[in-house]
Amino acid sequence: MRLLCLAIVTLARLAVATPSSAHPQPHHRAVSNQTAPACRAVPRAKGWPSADLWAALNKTVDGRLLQPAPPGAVCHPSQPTYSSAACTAVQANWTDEFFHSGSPVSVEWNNWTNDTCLPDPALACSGEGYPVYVVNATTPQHVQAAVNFARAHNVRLIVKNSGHDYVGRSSAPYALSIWVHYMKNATLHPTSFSPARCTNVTIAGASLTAGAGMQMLEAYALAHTINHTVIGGNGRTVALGGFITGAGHSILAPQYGLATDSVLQMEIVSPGGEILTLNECQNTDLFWAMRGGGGSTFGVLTSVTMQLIPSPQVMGMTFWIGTGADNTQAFDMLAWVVSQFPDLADDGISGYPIVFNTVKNFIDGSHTMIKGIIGKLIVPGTNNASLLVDRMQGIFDHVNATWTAMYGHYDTTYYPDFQAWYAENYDPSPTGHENLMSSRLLDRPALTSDLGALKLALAKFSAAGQATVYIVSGPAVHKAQPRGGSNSVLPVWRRTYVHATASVGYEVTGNATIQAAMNHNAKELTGFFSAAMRDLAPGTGAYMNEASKYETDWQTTFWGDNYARLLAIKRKVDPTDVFWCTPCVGSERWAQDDDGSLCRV
Ligand SMILES: Cc1cc2nc3c(=O)[nH]c(=O)nc-3n(C[C@H](O)[C@H](O)[C@H](O)COP(=O)(O)OP(=O)(O)OC[C@H]3O[C@@H](n4cnc5c(N)ncnc54)[C@H](O)[C@@H]3O)c2cc1C
Ligand SMILES: *[C@@H]1O[C@H](CO)[C@@H](O)[C@H](O)[C@H]1NC(C)=O
Ligand SMILES: *[C@@H]1O[C@H](CO)[C@@H](O)[C@H](O)[C@H]1NC(C)=O
Ligand SMILES: *[C@@H]1O[C@H](CO)[C@@H](O)[C@H](O)[C@H]1NC(C)=O
Ligand SMILES: *[C@@H]1O[C@H](CO)[C@@H](O)[C@H](O)[C@H]1NC(C)=O
Ligand SMILES: *[C@@H]1O[C@H](CO)[C@@H](O)[C@H](O)[C@H]1NC(C)=O
Ligand SMILES: *[C@@H]1O[C@H](CO)[C@@H](O)[C@H](O)[C@H]1NC(C)=O
Ligand SMILES: *[C@@H]1O[C@H](CO)[C@@H](O)[C@H](O)[C@H]1NC(C)=O
Ligand SMILES: *[C@@H]1O[C@H](CO)[C@@H](O)[C@H](O)[C@H]1NC(C)=O
Ligand SMILES: *[C@@H]1O[C@H](CO)[C@@H](O)[C@H](O)[C@H]1NC(C)=O
Ligand SMILES: *[C@@H]1O[C@H](CO)[C@@H](O)[C@H](O)[C@H]1NC(C)=O
Ligand SMILES: *[C@@H]1O[C@H](CO)[C@@H](O)[C@H](O)[C@H]1NC(C)=O
Ligand SMILES: CC(=O)N[C@H]1CO[C@H](CO)[C@@H](O)[C@@H]1O
Repeated sequence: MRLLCLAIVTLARLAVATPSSAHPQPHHRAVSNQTAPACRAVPRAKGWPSADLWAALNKTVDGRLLQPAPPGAVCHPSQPTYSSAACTAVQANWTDEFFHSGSPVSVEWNNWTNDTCLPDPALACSGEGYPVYVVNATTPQHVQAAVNFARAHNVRLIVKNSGHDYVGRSSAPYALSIWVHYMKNATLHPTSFSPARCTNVTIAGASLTAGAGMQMLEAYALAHTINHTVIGGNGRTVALGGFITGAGHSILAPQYGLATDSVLQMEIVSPGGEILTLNECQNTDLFWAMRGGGGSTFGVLTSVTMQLIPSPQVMGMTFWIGTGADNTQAFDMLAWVVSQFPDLADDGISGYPIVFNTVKNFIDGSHTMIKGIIGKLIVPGTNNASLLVDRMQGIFDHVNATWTAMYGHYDTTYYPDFQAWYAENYDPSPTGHENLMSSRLLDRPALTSDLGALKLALAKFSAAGQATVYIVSGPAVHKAQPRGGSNSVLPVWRRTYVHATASVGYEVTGNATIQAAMNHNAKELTGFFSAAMRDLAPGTGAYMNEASKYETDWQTTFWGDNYARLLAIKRKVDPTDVFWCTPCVGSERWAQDDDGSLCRV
């Protein structure tokens, strides 16, 4: 979600290969229940399914079982797939989101494969951070076969869609992965929709039933064919699976609700291997849990039906306010500007502002350093610029009247529909580097009651160079009426105005000692960011899809008072933890060891 990628923990890259670690031996831990293995199976050890069993699975999934080499292996002469031409292409594509989403195993942020095979011959390649087998699923039956196989044979199971995940849930060692990327077929319902076995219910308006692998740009384009839009995210390749199960914020959310609030029905494969339809009339607990409880926890989403909205015309604005980095009033100004966001949202304005803290002047490209804020705002449903202009001019006037040497500019542009806005303003962030995130949801008290505290928090939170202060929640999220009465998103969303995120990007070296120190520093810095925002808004929480994997008290931070019910549902539908990821509901009974194996704690 970042406009710039700032490598802030930079050390010289060293051309030293690390030896690949030996395969772990099976664990023989004392467990009270002798029939339940202490760890998931690992390849080439006792308990790993035989080649015949894998071949049988392959037959069940119509020959769609893959054993992919890590994509970076083409750059390593020691690897069977080595090819210098292919290496050049992979290197050229490594920062491209389409490359990673189109790979059966690659993910966007290197750290989640433990850097075990980057496309750099100077680094080691073992591929041990990647799953062993992948089912390239296109039907619920393929998914079902994979779930049943993993459950029956004690194999670690993961789900990969686009591989965007910021908390590393879509890659794992020694795993069978269900790759749902090609589950994209879709049906538009232009006038109304009746949830299955809900004959008393007809939901008016257009909706879209789409496979869970459908990506944002595809969903927007399809809805646009009937002059509608999904309530979608800003990235192009983010897929419905992780987005919808995690909540799904949108620049349209303040006016229309969260993406998951728009869900009318889901189809899943449960941990028990059943293909289930979830809606307000059947499987209501799972319907509630799958709308906010997180990916790869309660089952595999195979398709989802979302209410569409008539594509609104959009009045858009870009703005920036900046000042010299040495201006001691910079964060007074920034805190005040951000404190205006709840009022903006209540008036129908939403957007993607980003705070900059001591960066090279991106406005005139000079080498001076500045602090400031830059962003895109919209008002959907109008061709009248006056609301945006009046509000921004009021902000500019106050800023100039209150502090010295503040510069600014804004422009408005009219778009006849949301698709026209998105085509120019989607998130183009590059990928393919080490990246950790921190998130906090900010309500009106956090944003307005103590500007001194807000100033301090923003200054710390943006210390890596930038922080988002996205206005992606507001009135329609606050009074949303999800089907069935409620869903399981963190309740704090219902009073949030701003989603704040900070990212820590860093380098990969070939030196294990240095890398361990950099991993450690990155974790520490992420923890510092999270703590700064927790101090500002101790009673709120974080958006699990764009947060730190190492968030403290993650159950409450990501799910609040919904956690107890989510946990009860998880225990009921998945008593043996067929689905496991962290930080995910019910993951407390297992941990990944340093050698990558997954064992009971
Ligand atoms: C450039 C960029 C822009 C973004 N913009 C937004 C935004 O505007 N709004 C927003 O809310 N978020 C945004 N995100 C965050 C995004 O919502 C998360 O990264 C999300 O987890 C991606 O889901 P995915 O399925 O595409 O990715 P994956 O990494 O493939 O999956 C993410 C998680 O969901 C699980 N999962 C995926 N598919 C399924 C399925 N079918 N059934 C069960 N579990 C599944 C995976 O196992 C994993 O746990 C953005 C991320 C990036 C990188
Ligand atoms: C032991 O584990 C097995 C498989 O996970 C389960 O079916 C069984 O109920 C467990 N027994 C006890 C006593 O916990
Ligand atoms: C699965 O079967 C197909 C078709 O027979 C074959 O091409 C593929 O290599 C098999 N996959 C594995 C992992 O053996
Ligand atoms: C890799 O990048 C090239 C251009 O640099 C592009 O033509 C090609 O399609 C990309 N391949 C993949 C798999 O993304
Ligand atoms: C996965 O399946 C899709 C759809 O059938 C196919 O187009 C694609 O080539 C497959 N990918 C791999 C790596 O086998
Ligand atoms: C996808 O295609 C399959 C097979 O043709 C069909 O059974 C299913 O209903 C389709 N799903 C959607 C969402 O259209
Ligand atoms: C429709 O009927 C189902 C059971 O048949 C019930 O659970 C549900 O609440 C009803 N919905 C409405 C809107 O009346
Ligand atoms: C699309 O809908 C908007 C209103 O929601 C309307 O203004 C516009 O004319 C429509 N466009 C087309 C091509 O029908
Ligand atoms: C735009 O909105 C403003 C204030 O809401 C109003 O005064 C003005 O008349 C509107 N302009 C047009 C062209 O409708
Ligand atoms: C402040 O006033 C100056 C001079 O009129 C102008 O150039 C600048 O853009 C203004 N800044 C803001 C934030 O309004
Ligand atoms: C790794 O870096 C450390 C610290 O700079 C250095 O002492 C050590 O010799 C390096 N290790 C290797 C194998 O080069
Ligand atoms: C990650 O890689 C490091 C260095 O190769 C290794 O020591 C560590 O065990 C790996 N971690 C996991 C979880 O596989
Ligand atoms: C900084 C960070 O989170 N590093 C992690 C990268 O992934 C490996 C393997 O999961 C972890 O061991 C590191 O802690």
